Amino acid sequence: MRTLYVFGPKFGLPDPSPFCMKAMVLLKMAGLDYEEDVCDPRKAPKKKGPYLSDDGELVADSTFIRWHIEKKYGHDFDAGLTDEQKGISWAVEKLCEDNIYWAVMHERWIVDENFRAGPIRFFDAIPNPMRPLVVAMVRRQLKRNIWGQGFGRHSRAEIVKLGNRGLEAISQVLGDKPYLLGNEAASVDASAFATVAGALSETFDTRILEHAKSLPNLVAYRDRCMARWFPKYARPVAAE
Ligand SMILES: N[C@@H](CCC(=O)N[C@@H](CS)C(=O)NCC(=O)O)C(=O)O
Repeated sequence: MRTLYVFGPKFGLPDPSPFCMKAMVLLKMAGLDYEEDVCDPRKAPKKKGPYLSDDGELVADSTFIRWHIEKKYGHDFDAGLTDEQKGISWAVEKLCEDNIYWAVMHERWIVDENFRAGPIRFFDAIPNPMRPLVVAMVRRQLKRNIWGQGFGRHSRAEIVKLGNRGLEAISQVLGDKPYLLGNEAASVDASAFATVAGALSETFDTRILEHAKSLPNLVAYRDRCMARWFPKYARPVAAE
C-alpha cells in the first residue's frame, strides 16, 4: 500500500506544491497506484512535503521518491536519453526546484495582494484570535528562508527577472517538442510541468504569470501535461 502525503488541490492545481505535483506525476509515469493523504509538515520525516509511505517505508523528498521508485520497481524514467540529455535534465530540474521555485514562492507568499488571494487560505482552520499570529509567524519564517536561499536579498523586480529568465530557459529547451527532451516524457517533465503549471496559476496576479503566458510553447506544454496526468484540471487542448 502506497500513500503519498501532499497538501491537496488548491489554486486550480492538483497541488499547490510543485514538489508534490512532481511526486504525483512520477508515480503516474511509473504506473504505480497510490492514495493521497494530507501532509502535516510538522509530522513529515524532513518536515516538508511530499513524502511517500510505501508498505511502511517512509521516503521523504521528491527526488528521493524518484530514486526509490527507480530502485524498488526498476522503472527508468530516463530510458532512451543520451548522457547529454540526462545532464540537461538534471540541470533543468534543479533550475525549477532551487531557483524558479523561490521566485514563485516570493510572489505568492511575500507580495501582500497575492498572499491574500491564495496562501492565506491555508490558515482558514485556525481560530481567531490565533490566526493572524500564526500567519505572521509563518510568513516571517518564509521570509527568512528566502533570505537564506539568497533571493530575499534582491528587489521584487530582480526576483521576477530571475524567475522569468528561468521560465524562458525551460521554453528554450522545450522548443516545439511535446516534452522537454523529445517525444516521450522523462523525469524532468515531472518537475518542469509542475513548475510551469504553478507559474501559470491564475489565482495570483504575478509578474511571473504575465511572462509565462507570453511563452506559448509553455502554455501548450502545461495543457498537454495536465490533460495527460490530471485530466480533471485540464483546459481543452488545442489540436496539434
Ligand atoms: N526538496 C524537497 C522540497 C519540498 C518542499 O520545499 N516542500 C514545501 C512545500 S512546496 C514544504 O513542505 N514546506 C513546508 C514547510 O517548510 O514547513 C522536495 O523535493 O520534496
